[in-house]
Amino acid sequence: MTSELSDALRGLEGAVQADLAAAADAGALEQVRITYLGRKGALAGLMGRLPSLDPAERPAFGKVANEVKRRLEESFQARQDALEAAARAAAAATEGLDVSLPGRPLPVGRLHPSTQALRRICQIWADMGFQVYRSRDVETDERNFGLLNIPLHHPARDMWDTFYTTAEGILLRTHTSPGQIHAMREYCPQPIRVILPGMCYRYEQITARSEIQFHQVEGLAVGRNITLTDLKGTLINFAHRMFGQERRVRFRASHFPFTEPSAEMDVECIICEGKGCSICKKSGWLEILGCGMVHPVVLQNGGYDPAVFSGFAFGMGPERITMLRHRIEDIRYFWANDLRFLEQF
Ligand code: 2NL
Repeated sequence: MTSELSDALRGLEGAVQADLAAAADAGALEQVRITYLGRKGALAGLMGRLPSLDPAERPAFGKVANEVKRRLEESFQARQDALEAAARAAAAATEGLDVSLPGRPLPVGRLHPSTQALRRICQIWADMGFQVYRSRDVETDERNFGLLNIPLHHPARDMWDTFYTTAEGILLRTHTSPGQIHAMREYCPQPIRVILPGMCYRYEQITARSEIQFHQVEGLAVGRNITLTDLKGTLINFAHRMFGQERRVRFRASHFPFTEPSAEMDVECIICEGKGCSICKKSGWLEILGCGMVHPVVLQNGGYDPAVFSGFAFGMGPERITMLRHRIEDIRYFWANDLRFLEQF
């Protein structure tokens, strides 16, 4: 083997070892690899001179060159491992895991304000022995109107107030009352106490005050000897649990086709506590629900003999109650799916 080439190999080995020792990071190390060990590096250059040697010298040179190459690659790998270990140690020292740090808060979902109101209302009634009764949204004209003593000429039955389907006599319920017919017919002649939460639909102009869909919670108690006193006592108890034990309550005479007599219940304004404000329109009172003694015709339609049974019923709108409580000025926010609204509750 020529001494010139073997000197070059030895010189190369020395230079690589020195540069490896001096390489302080991954970038410098990569530079060493490219300069000496890469496809166009110094080692490849020396080995490329093999064909120019005397054929007799080639095997010896090839052998030495390969040994040098292997040693250099080992040295390179060792230096790379050492640098990585040092980097890990440095990171562990400076970026150490502090298990006492509070965790990052995860975004937590929440219930829709209407769902919150529905659950609160149903919980109060459940505590008073009322069973939650769920019923269909798609109803018959008969159960939505006819059996509830709503006559054919009643304005609610107009094409422009009710969503009728293309199927004759099938519509989207305009109130949860048809569910009460289902409940009465299912349980008669046993006494019942049921509470019916659910979505209702009305074909109306959408404005800040009226939506085409909204929730209703209706309740019904049917049994022997149920009187107007039971209605008043039970509803006052509900109002106290819902709006506060100290709050005053009043009843005003009203009219519904399915109750007789009928009334509306007001509570002392929950914003100004009766002093008079813009929410209660200076009256000091907020209308919370409608109620009454179940009309004998409706009892009969439910399967109960009105000579033996009596009952009271009521209906309220959770969106309306939520609007009053939180001073929400536009009912359209409820179904607009705007997180800026929803995340406030
Ligand atoms: C309101 C008024 C009310 C009823 C609903 C009812 C149902 C049957 C029989 C008798 Cl099956 N009554 N429901 C009674 C009075 C009032 O709702 O303003 N709701 C938002």
